[in-house]
Amino acid sequence: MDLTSSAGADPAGPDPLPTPADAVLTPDSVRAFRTRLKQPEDTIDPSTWAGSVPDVRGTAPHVRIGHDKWFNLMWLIPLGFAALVVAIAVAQGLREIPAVQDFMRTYPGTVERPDSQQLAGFPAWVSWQHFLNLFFMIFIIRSGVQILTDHPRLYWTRHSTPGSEWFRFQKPVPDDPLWTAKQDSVNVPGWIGLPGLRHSIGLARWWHLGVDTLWLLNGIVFVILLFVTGHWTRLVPTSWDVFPNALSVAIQYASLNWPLEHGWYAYNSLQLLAYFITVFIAAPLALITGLGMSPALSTRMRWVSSRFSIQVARSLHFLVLCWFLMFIVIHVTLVFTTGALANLNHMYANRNDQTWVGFWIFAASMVVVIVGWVGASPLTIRKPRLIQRVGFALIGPAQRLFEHVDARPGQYTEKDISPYLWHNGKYPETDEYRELFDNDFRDYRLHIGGLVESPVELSMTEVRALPYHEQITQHFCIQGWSGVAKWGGVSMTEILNTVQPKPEAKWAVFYSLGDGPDGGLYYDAHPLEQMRSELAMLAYDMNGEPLSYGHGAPLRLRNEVQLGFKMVKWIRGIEFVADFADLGGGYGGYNQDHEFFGYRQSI
Ligand SMILES: Nc1nc2c(c(=O)[nH]1)N[C@H]1C(S)=C(S)[C@@H](COP(=O)(O)O)O[C@H]1N2
Ligand SMILES: [Mo]
Repeated sequence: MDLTSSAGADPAGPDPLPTPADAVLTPDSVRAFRTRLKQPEDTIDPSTWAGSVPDVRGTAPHVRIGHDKWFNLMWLIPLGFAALVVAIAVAQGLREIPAVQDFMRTYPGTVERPDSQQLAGFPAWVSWQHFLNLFFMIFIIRSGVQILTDHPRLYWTRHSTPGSEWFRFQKPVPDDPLWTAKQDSVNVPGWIGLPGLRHSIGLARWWHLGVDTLWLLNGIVFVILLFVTGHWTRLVPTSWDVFPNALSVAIQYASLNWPLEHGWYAYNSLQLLAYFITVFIAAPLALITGLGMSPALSTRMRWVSSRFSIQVARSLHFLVLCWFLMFIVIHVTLVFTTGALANLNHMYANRNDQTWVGFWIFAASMVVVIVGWVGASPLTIRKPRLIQRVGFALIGPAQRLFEHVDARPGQYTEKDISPYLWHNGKYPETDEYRELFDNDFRDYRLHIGGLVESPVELSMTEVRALPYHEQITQHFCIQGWSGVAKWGGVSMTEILNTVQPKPEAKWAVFYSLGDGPDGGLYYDAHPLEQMRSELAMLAYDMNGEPLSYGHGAPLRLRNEVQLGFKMVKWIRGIEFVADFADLGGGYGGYNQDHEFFGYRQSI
């Protein structure tokens, strides 16, 4: 058989289908699938991780220029160095010009405010929040880089069409019609990435989202205290003079004849602008663009997401990272080159002198940083369940808050349909599947049971006889790609009406005909309240054609407030349960059991 072509029988086919052998239908018949789930492990062996995925490294980062020219960003190192040399020469030349000298006398670099002297010094909360901020940022940035490596391409449209990305650190997408996003993922060394394993996005996300909540809380407290204590005037420009002064400072730095520092009571204008942008623009933008990648929020906030797609959010989120990295490098360099002892005394010891006190407090804090940095990846690999649990405790409440179901079908139109929808996951390769496929799924039966009044086994003909439902929706893969497709099939409401879940049923568990990468059936549990949404359906058509092998023939799930990994493809059965604790590993799905994802992932 050619598995790359579309599958599925003519819905109105004349063939009389054999009625199912008189199997005894009991609510428990789907329970048998449970025995085919694989128990997960609670530690990670990097050599067998994610189905023994080899540790592939990315390429140098490239930016697309024009249609298909790619610029290797490594060139920025020599180019940047050359630009620096030119800038120094130009700035030194400028400072010889009398008009420039006049300008710099008028705008020496620092705008003093009336309250500058009164607000001199740094309260202890600033020192603490500065430290916590930098400590949290380490884990956020490292896990963020890890997440990026899981789909090493950035786009400006929601379509994620290969070749249309503006940035990549991976080769062009190969000419393989079944190439998956997982095959496309790369890795970075464990001291950069967190946890530094290829396709470890589940764990990286717990770090990223979990520490993010702490970072945000720290930031909110910081901003509140800034305004309560009046210290905000140190970080917010209050006069347009900040711009000419910043230019003056830039010339002074570039000419290597640096400005006098008055950091104890006032920052120079360039510094002020950099801090202002970081605290009041970059940090909120990081949050907004982060949330912009969430399926639950995007389907709720249609007016925003129709203009700024998840890919715009992801690209901007990356550019915010670039800002932070640039800021950190320049900030740290200047702290150490513009009077290190005095600067460290300001921030770490609240004193304005040249003693070593601040340095030693800083050094002690760096021990904590180094321990955290060195320990984070090994801890994650040894205790992944701990990371999963703590991460869920930190971000879980927000995730549940965002997953309210109010999305209406037909959110996108035919013209929004993506020309290319990435494939993902592990394809079913069993003889069982092959025979079903070769026979156009005539022998296929969808088993539905568990906590229901009327368990059923449905042939594809019977599934197709149920009222037809169609929706054009956007798919969000946890790895970062997205795409819009039209899905045709049967609404889950129809299925619920047919089988009538009992009141105790709280979850619908979908079992696949395919195995997951570590063996055992792929499965996933969905909250029943989401299965009642208008946008929950079993699809057998995609973009007006029978669902293909790659996209999940004969049936796949759509639940538009969740990420792609929860949309089980090649469905064999559905079991309604009160609780998923005794299914598989008990974490609510294959990726939750084996790759430490979360069972509700609406962000
Ligand atoms: N049975 C099964 N279903 C699966 C997977 C899988 O590995 N096995 N992968 C999931 C993931 S991670 C994604 S993003 C979507 C991809 O669907 P697509 O290939 O149709 O785009 O399928 C999901 N369903
Ligand atoms: Mo995915």
